[in-house]
Amino acid sequence: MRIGIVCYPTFGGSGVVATELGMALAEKGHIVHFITYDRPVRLRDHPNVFYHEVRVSDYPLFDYQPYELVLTSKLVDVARYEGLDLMHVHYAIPHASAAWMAQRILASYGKFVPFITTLHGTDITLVGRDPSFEPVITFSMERSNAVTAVSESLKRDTYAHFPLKREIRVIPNFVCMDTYRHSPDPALRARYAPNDEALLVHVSNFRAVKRVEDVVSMFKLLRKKLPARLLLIGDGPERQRIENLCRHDSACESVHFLGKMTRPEEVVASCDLFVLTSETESFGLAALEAMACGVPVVCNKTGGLPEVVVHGRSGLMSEVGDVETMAANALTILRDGESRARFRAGALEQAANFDLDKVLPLYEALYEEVVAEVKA
Ligand code: GMT
Repeated sequence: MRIGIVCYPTFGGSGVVATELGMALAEKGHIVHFITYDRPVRLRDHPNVFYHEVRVSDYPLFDYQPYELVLTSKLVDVARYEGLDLMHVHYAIPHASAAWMAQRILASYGKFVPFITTLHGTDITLVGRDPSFEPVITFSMERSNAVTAVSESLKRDTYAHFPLKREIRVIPNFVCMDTYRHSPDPALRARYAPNDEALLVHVSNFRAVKRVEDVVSMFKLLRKKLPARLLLIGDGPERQRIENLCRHDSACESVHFLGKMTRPEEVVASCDLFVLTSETESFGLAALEAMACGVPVVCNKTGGLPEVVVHGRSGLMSEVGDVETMAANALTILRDGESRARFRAGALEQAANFDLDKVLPLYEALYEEVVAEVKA
């Protein structure tokens, strides 16, 4: 099949999922065209993968560059000249409406190309709820040839926030278990935990929804009971504020800000516990990737996280903002070798339920269905 994928090329989970999906499809022999404004960070060279850059010219009349229109034109161009069978857009805004416009334009050339919209979370739970987007999102979801959501929780949220009548199919996010390992790097551990302290890690884009300050607060509570160090990976709007807070707190001497990394899992695999304090997460791909490295998770009982993390087996959950319980949960997991080993095994076992081999066929089956429907 010839598939066009549209996504955000940055460090966010939706871009990671879209890119890994495209790479896996290419590996199975499909031809995959990525259409994005920059090269996706996880994109690797492959003979079946092609990258088309969406370039918006800087015309002085435009205070706001019409990105969606340029994306639409690029979709039309790639679909016509590369013979796309299907467009798969990740993140509703503005990709779903661009795909719908492209579909209409392609129809005027006598070519019908179906499109699938995959909802990832903030396109529905945060940005998407802004009334200035609502009619466009509702319309383009209704007109998609299929809509998927990455968790049951996100599916429920979508029906709660949008007057949708159509079916939404849940296809969860995935990890390729073959590429993740529990492989603590002794040099890395010696650098960040020289006295064999427990090593905690958080990975995010440091947006307000992640509540990174709670990571630091729970860590400070835990350190009163257990020698520990904390690695913070990623960057974003909240980083400077959190870093400033830490600079004025001697308890934060064992907190290390590592910034953006292209392969954070290489560091995560050397850690003992992954901490996720988000207000909400439609899925929590970072938590799944940590579990695939054999690293258990403490997180909040919110959004799709209870579908990903099994409380008591692959991690422990608490209520949003309850950093005391989260610190106590961290201590329960880290208190001795037996507990650490049990949760590590639970993390690996749970992550395997989301292995690429289980999830990829769900997308391929959907593609076949959608293409067959339009041919019928
Ligand atoms: O979490 C973010 O800020 C990034 C965002 C994105 O769109 O890239 O992540 C969302 O999609 C991921 C992939 O499906 C999910 O794993 C994240 O849980 C979801 N984020 C939120 O719901 C806050």
